Amino acid sequence: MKVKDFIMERVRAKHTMHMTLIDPAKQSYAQAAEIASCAERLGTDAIMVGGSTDVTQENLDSTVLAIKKVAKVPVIYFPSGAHAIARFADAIYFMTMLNSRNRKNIIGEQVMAAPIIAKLGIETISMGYMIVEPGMKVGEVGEADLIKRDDAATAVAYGLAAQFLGMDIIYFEAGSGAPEPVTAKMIASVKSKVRIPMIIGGGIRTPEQARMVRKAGADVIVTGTIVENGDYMARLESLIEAVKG
Ligand code: 1GP
Repeated sequence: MKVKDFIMERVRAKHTMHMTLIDPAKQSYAQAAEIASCAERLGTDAIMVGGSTDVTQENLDSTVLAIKKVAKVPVIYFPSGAHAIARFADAIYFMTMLNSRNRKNIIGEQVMAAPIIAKLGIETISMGYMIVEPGMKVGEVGEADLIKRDDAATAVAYGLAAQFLGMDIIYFEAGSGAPEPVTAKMIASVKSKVRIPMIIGGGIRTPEQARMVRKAGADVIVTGTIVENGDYMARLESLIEAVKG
């Protein structure tokens, strides 16, 4: 089954999904595999691999291969540019940072990557990616024209634009390590007006926050930082439980 169909099936069945983000530059390959296998045991639905800086073809390939040896859930590449393409991943988010001020993040890197992806034959899932305040590192390197935390109308407008452009999915990102997630009001407003599935990520660390994001209407909840510091098992377990309701 294609990864996109797997996601759409869950979304249609109203099962909020959890995805674990692993940055290939932040741990050894063995540790990445350990995180993925632990997350899978605890019920994560997919592993996303990516990071805003320091991703190389080498650390990306080695991380994806190490994860694929131990995990059965899909491994999805979450790219930051065309400089590295995860040829061993099950799918790649073919994404555009719709609120970047820099054309290269909207369509430039994508034009460079497309022929390589076509040649490799990797499944693509098209995604409209929007950065919300505070945006953190990805907002900075992506040169994002940040959506204000209290500006739900602009978030809805971006979501509708992505839907009308024919994208599969939208992702509202507060930035990895953000002090707080995107607000419930913003998520609920988008949910009420936009029909394509919505991913929410950035700053989700506690079961309470995960519950808030799920109840507001997220279809997929992404966490990354929570698995970055050693002893994460109990924290991840209660967070995934909250995502699943
Ligand atoms: C980053 O949204 C993800 O793209 C994960 O954010 O690291 O804050 O969980 P955190």
